[in-house]
Amino acid sequence: MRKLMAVLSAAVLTATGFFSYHIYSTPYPTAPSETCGTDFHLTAIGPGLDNLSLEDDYAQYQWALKNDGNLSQTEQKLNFASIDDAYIRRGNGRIAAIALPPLGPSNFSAIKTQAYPGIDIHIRDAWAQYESIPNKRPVTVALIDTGVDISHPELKNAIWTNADEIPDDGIDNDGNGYIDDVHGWNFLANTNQIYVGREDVHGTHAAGTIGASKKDGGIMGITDNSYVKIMVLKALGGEEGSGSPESVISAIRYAEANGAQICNLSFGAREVTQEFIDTIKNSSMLFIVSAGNGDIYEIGYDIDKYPVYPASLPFDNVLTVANLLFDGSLDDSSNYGPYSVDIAAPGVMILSTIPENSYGFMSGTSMAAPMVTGAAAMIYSARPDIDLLTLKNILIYSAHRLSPLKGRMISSGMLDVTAALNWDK
Ligand SMILES: [Ca+2]
Ligand SMILES: [Ca+2]
Ligand SMILES: [Ca+2]
Repeated sequence: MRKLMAVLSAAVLTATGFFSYHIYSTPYPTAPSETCGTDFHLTAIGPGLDNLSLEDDYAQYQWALKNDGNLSQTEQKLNFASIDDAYIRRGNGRIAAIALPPLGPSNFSAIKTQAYPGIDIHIRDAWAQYESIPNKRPVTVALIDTGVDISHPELKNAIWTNADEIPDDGIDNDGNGYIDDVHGWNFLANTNQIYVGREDVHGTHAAGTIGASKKDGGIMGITDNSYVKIMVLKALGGEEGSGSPESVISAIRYAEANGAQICNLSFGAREVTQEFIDTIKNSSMLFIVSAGNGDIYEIGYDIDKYPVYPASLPFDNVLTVANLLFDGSLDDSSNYGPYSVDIAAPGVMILSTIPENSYGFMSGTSMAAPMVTGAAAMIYSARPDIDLLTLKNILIYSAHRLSPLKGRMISSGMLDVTAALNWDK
């Protein structure tokens, strides 16, 4: 087996484990550290606004679906130059200790980013149209990620069921090689247990973005989950949310063999095996992939020059997604690439489902990719006339072009679900 070795620059890559995949997300809210931090403020939220949904009370926080310009982010950045003299040198010229003077307001500069109305995925008109479309087709989305808490009330109707498998009888009824695989499979433990606990927050969050139920409280998922179902394939886990190429390859093969058409991959690695590359290339599925969250300083870089996988794979069935901030620019942490990245979607402070009937904000390209996956599944369901390659092209062509995105990705734009739904072939 031949390994594909990426050209690497130590300065721009995170220290991921050899041959393991890592998820791309940062949980919010995080407590600001002593030296720098990020605060989010929601202002002017309340009754009287034109709410996304009166029945889903948290929907007002889902700026990705409807951005009224009410969100702002204030970053406190430390002015390092002002404390250069703080090193205390003792004995033999060695640094025995580093002490910092008390930090005052002059040590920080505040950078405020204000949301811009209309920077969202333009979903509401698409929802209205979707409801009136006859002959919608069912779509199965493979979510290869951590596990998913499928007992979350928002997700109960959104999860794929293997109709040919009888649960809990210890028999592989459909003969697909997996015993009692009713809603998916755990490729780490090789069991049918697709939720193991808190380590499955990442996948549960993605599942909510794609398919949370509407008009039942909480948030709103992008798809109508009576047509779009999520196949849960746990290939990542542990504290760092990592997994092996072998687990992911097995999950891809399972997804395809069991009828999934669209596959979300919100993770990446610096190196992959040739078998992994060939598995993606030869798959019938459309892969929607997160571009990655930058270097160790969380500064995004060009993945054309410094590839990460699978985001940088140049195949027709790979659609790579960058992380859009609510002002219409890329988030600083988002990777980009004029050829490797296709489209941007909201990925900062995204509210979705997390385990144990809860909700949480998370940020990263890991949150941006499921936005596009949900949209892709919805459009594929609404337009039985198109194939997956056409679907990918429609998403790119119909993107809402924004000047800060020019030269950083193929579409120069953010996901526009209504435009995509109505785009000519
Ligand atoms: Ca089976
Ligand atoms: Ca069975
Ligand atoms: Ca809901």
